Amino acid sequence: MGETVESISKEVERLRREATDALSAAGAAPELQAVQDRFLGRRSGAVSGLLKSLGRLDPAVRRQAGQQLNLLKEEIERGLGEARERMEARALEARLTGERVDLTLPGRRPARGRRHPVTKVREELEDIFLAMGYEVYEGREVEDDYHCFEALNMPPDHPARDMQDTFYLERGEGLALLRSHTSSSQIRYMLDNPHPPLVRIICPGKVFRRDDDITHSPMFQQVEGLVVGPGITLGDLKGTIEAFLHTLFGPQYPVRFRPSFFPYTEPSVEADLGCIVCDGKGCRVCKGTGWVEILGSGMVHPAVFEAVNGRLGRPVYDPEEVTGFAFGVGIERVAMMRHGVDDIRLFYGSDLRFLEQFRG
Ligand code: 2U9
Repeated sequence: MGETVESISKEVERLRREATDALSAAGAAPELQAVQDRFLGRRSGAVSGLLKSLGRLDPAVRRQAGQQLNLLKEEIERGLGEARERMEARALEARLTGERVDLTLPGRRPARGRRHPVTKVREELEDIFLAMGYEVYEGREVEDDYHCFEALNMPPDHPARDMQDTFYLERGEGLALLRSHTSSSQIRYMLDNPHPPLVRIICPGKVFRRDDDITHSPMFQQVEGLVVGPGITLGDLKGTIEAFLHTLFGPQYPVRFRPSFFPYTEPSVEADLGCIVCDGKGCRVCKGTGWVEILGSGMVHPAVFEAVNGRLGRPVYDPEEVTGFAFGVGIERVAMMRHGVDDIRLFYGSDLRFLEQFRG
């Protein structure tokens, strides 16, 4: 084999210079990797190759050559490590000095939700009646035929049921339905609170009907009111409704009452408000009449009290002793008049461009 300790030392020295030059020339991570492969790569690294060939040397030469080569290998590894650390420190320094964080920039405002326009009107209506001493009673949305229709003087096959067709659900032994008006909650209140009247409640909430056009939605919201006690008259109804509408829209608008029909009230009256768009002069909204229909109401039909008494098993609401009035108002209708909205479906389309117009 002709290798001597001297010839190996010369070779080690040559490789050391080459490696030192290559390390100082390397400017980036891929170049350092190339240096590692060139000298220490397992397959074709120059130092690795020499270490592999040691086995062919005389034992005395092998020991000394091995020491020198291992020393060189460690030096190159250390050089590579130090060069990598320097490179990372430089990169960090560049980020710390180059990247500027402007602490004076205004913060990002989190998107804030707001109440739905129909919810706002609903709360406004609740506040008006709370101030008049009413209690708010919500009841339930899933009802049965008795509370929604029968107790309200609408026996099966009553034609008025057509106008309040709703959604039916199978439940156990019978059918459940989604309430078509919150009157069912007023019945429930009387049954669940069979204390001698005075009743003075409003029932706000969602109701459901088989309806869908620009003024009717399959789900809409109502506030209904019920007052029962000795000596309650149509005069009380008129005074209450007038006070309510004047608080809601302003005392400058006239209120008028027209006879109407509902199975659960007798007599029944609808209330109109002088058109708030044209001040009663006549426009598209009031169809030239100067008046817009705003709510329905009436004196509670004695048959309703009888139905409740029948269920209670005693005459708590004796029609000879007590009378009452009731009314119902569609909340979307009020919101539409207020804001000049001409399609009820806009309230439930979840289009933020529409909803974001209602601030506060
Ligand atoms: C009981 C007895 C009677 C509630 C009433 C109306 C008239 C009425 C409509 C207004 C617009 C419904 O939302 S709307 O479509 N409501 O016209 N509601 S009287 O009468 C009752 C309620 C409960 C125990």
